[in-house]
Amino acid sequence: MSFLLGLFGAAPAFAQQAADPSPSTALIPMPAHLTPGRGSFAITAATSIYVDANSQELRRIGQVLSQDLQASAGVQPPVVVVGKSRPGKPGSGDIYLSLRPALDSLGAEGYTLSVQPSQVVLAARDPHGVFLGLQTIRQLLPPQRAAGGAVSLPAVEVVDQPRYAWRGMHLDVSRHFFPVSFVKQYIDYLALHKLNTFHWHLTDDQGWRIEIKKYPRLTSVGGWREGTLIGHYSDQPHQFDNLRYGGFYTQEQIREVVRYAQDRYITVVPEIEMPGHAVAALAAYPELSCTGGPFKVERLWGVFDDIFCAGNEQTFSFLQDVLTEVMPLFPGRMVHLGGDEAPKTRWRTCPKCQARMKAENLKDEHELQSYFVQRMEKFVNSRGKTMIGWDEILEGGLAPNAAVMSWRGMEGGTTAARQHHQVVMAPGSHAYFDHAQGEASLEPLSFGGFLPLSKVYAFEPTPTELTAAEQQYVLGGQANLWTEYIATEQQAEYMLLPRLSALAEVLWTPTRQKSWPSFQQRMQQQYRRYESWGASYSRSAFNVRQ
Ligand code: TNX
Repeated sequence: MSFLLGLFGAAPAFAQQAADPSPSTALIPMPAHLTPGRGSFAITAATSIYVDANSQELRRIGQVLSQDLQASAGVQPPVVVVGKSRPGKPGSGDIYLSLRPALDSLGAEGYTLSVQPSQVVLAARDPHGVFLGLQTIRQLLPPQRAAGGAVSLPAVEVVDQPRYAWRGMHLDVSRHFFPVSFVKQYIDYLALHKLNTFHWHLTDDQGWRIEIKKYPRLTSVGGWREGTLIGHYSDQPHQFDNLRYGGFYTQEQIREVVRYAQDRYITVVPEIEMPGHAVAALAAYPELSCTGGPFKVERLWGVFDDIFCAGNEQTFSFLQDVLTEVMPLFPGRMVHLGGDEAPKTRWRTCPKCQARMKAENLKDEHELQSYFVQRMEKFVNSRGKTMIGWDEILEGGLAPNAAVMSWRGMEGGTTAARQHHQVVMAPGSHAYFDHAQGEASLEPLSFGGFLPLSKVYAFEPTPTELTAAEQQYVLGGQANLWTEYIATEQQAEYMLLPRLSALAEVLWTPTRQKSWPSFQQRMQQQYRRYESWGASYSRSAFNVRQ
């Protein structure tokens, strides 16, 4: 199949039909249980959306569905509260959204969806499950509406719930800045894929992107750089444009994004990097470094020696002040404190750091990093939050309650799970969407590395070497989109899609339902959905042997 696709550049229509006689049930991610029915449910001007009484939230979700149907079927069914008007109950031809405590065994995110020719019933224990079921209904609708044609949903019975609790996607807005409008668009893509976590990488060497009222220079100075690296070929000297580049989000904008995500049942996890990847902050407040600077916001990519000084008390009060402003903006439980790629070069020669090590009886700079992280964790815990960090936080001893995000393979996560710490798997080998996804000569410049769609699909977040009890510490997985070489919204979408669709199935679908050939077939419909969203997705999967 992939060979044929390579020849034709896109799936020929006849192949699609032969391969999948009912493309309209081509759901991604594949539900836990799906039984195709007979016939279809027609959406007509007489259709109403009934919702149970006593749930404002269900009414809101009903409105979302009504608007969807306006867009895809040209009718906008009224949202009717059960019992509140006549007829008081949903009848033939209606859609019914219902909360049912009896569905408790499916958990907060599970749902059942029954599409019959006479009626549609979407039920869940919680509104969250109803919202996820709504994403399934969206996929049952045809991606492109035939002009004037009647729109119907294929009959189907679905009983569904996710495999993992943490289904995440990350976005780096430091290396390149993306406006609120795009961040919302990105969150929409996540929601359409039934993801529930958006990891927002807000600070790094090349730009500080979140307003902190107590330290205005973080954004007035740290939010801007003089020039950006153009291309990067190892056989050529670095070249920069010399344009001032940057941007940041006000706290009001952050709240707006968080609300937007909440409406889509997506938790936003902010990341404030420490002690490394801090040059933008040090450019604004050089007294927080070991040397005193001065520094410029970085325009090169990489790992830099100048990091927050662990010997300086001011560093800790500064970071606590920053987190005091950041944490209330994000209602979720987790705060990401980075922890990756912090060279110990400066700490090794810094008298204050060495004095701290002596006073605290720390045997090396790794233990000093652990001291740093543990101190920050205590503060985060004192405010009722849990800290998560990249797997380097294992070095020198893990903070007592910290969760670990494993990026240098799965080893860090495996070790952390054995120590009974919660883990999110995001291995560079399977989950780095900054890597190229097709034949190198046909792809835009990227970070290096090769991650075709099939390899994302093969991602297995739970290490089999863990015992069943240890496996429980694996919350789930996520993919990361680092943006060193991603300067535009269009390219960010290109790197995200279609790999996000494979990730969604990895994180949602039970292993027994996973099938690469079936996924490839269902993707034919998914590509049409991308088109209906106006997304600039990659067609590289057709150009590379999967
Ligand atoms: C490593 S992954 C980094 C990032 C880079 C990325 C490029 C991680 C925790 N740190 O700073 O952007 O590689 O792939």
